[in-house]
Amino acid sequence: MAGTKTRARAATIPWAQERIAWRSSQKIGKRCGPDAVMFPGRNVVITMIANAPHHPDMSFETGGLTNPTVCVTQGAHVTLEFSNMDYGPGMAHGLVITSAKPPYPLRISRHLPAVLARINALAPRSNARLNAARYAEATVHFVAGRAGTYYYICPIPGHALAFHMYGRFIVRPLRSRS
Ligand SMILES: [Cu+2]
Repeated sequence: MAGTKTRARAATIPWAQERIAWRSSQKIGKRCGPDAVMFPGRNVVITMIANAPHHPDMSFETGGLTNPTVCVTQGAHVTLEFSNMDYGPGMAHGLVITSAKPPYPLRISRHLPAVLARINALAPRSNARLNAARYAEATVHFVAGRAGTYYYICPIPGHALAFHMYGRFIVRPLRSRS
């Protein structure tokens, strides 16, 4: 994870509105199948949201899908923008990309195998009303150097175990023809 930089900021209201509008668009990523989003190219920006409006509780969203399989190409320079749109006490969420397979224990280990990215926890949004709230966001940069199947998981205790708050993250080999 060398070179990973994490930066958190409280998002502005226009920013949040833009993200809400974005949730159903397909401008970022390309759907490949009913439950997968492909981010082709060498430089990709992936926006992941915890609990986007109108999606199930305790889930991740990207490309308008809930907990989709996310695909990138080996060698891709990935900018991962993650924000938490959930609301309520204890509704913090994080995002870790690891090669550890489900099922996950109650407490996610700090020492996971092959971690590509880690955002430990973002606070819930500041207000019950979506348009009046501020949102926590973090951005992580990493290189998807090794092809294989990874998983993005929420490291908050119980979220991956009890609520299946995770999805697959596939780094496709450079020479793959599929
Ligand atoms: Cu969570």
